[in-house]
Amino acid sequence: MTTTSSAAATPAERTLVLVKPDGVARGLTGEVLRRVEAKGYRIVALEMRTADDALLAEHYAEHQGKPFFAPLVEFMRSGPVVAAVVEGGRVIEGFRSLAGTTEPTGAAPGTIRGDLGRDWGTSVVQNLVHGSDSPESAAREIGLWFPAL
Ligand code: IDP
Repeated sequence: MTTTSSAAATPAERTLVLVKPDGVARGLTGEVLRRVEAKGYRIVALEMRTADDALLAEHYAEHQGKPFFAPLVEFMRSGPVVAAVVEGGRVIEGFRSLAGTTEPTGAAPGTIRGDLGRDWGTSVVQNLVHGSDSPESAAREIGLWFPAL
C-alpha cells in the first residue's frame, strides 16, 4: 500500500471534544489534549468556558426527557469545560476509541475513561470527556460551540 498518493488519503473530518468539568477540575486537560495530539490529530480550535443551560440543552437535545438529563446539565455547568475542534482522518470514530466506553468502570485500560475515570457514585456518569458520535452530530455540535468556524 502506498502512502504517498494524496488522492488515496482519507479525507480529514472534524469532531467536537469536550474536557468535562470533572476532567478540568482534576487537572486532566493537558493529558487529554496530549493523547489527542499524540494520536496525530490536529487541534484547530480551543476554548475554556462555562456552559449555560441553553447551550447544554441544545448540545444534549437527544437526552431530553431521560432521567439523567437534569443532573447531566447541572454537572456540565458546574465548572469550566475545555472545548476543542479536532481534525483528522476518521477522527470521530478515533476519538471515541481514545475516550473509551461511557461507563469508566468498564472502559478498556489504555483509554482516557479506562485509565483515568472511575465511578464516583453520582447520579450522572462523570466520565471526563465528550466526543461527537457521528458526522451529523459533529457538524451540529461544532456549530453550537464554535459558531464562528
Ligand atoms: P457518550 O458520552 O459516551 O457518547 P451518551 O450516551 O451520549 O454517552 O451520554 C451522554 C452523557 O450522559 C454521558 O457521557 C454521561 O456523562 C451521561 N450519561 C449517559 N447515560 C447515563 C446514565 O444512564 N446515567 C447517568 N448519566 C448518563
